[in-house]
Amino acid sequence: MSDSEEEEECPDRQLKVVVLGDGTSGKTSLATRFAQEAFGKQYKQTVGLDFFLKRITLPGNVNVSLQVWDIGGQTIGGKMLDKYVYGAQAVLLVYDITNQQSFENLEDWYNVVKKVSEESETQPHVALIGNKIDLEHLRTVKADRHHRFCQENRCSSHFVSAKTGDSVFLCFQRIAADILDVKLNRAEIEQSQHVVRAELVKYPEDDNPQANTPNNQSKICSVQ
Ligand code: G3D
Ligand code: MG
Repeated sequence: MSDSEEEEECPDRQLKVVVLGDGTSGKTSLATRFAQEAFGKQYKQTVGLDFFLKRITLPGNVNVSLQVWDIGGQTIGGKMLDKYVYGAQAVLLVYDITNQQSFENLEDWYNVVKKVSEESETQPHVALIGNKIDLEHLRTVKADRHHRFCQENRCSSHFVSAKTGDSVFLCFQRIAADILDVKLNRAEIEQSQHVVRAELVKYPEDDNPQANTPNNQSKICSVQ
């Protein structure tokens, strides 16, 4: 029997969150903004997989560790995609509100999710994320279409800006609360808006069959 009661009394709930969507829709920026409260100035195409960990506290002192999986340069037909999506409690379908094509392609991204969830018999929370709302003046995807997609596919609806940070924390918070069945009221949402320090977890290269990751990049890691 373990004696270290103090440390292992109340383990965090762990949620695997997979971020999907076209290249340049802002997946890496979103994950980085959420986990590190930072926005990278330089664009670099993600290769392999970045894995972010962030702990948040929901009302009722529910501690949640979010494992945010940024799928990097994986395309819809990518070999590893099914494995990334497998076991996810949440899937974020990210598009760029100024890029019509990134929205159109979500259908295909979503089909991957449906296929995997049929096989695994688990139904992740699916969230539609319209990113880059700081570029509202350049919007080409009408909000109507966004809402229709949510209704038709029973997704939760979010508009964010990874660049300014607008609604980013709120988006993850709402998703985690929904999965864990925690009710958020307005005051609680506002109160928990402030950012907790984040940690970028980098895993050593080992078992990514794609083996296309440069030396110092993080890699796919098996957590379950
Ligand atoms: P990806 O991971 O989906 O491929 P990135 O996308 O996060 O790498 O972002 C792609 C480009 O979009 C980057 O621009 C990034 O700075 C920009 N971007 C991401 N989120 C936002 C946002 O909310 N608002 C604005 N205005 N730009 C955003 P660059 O120019 O560096 O290629
Ligand atoms: Mg990326």
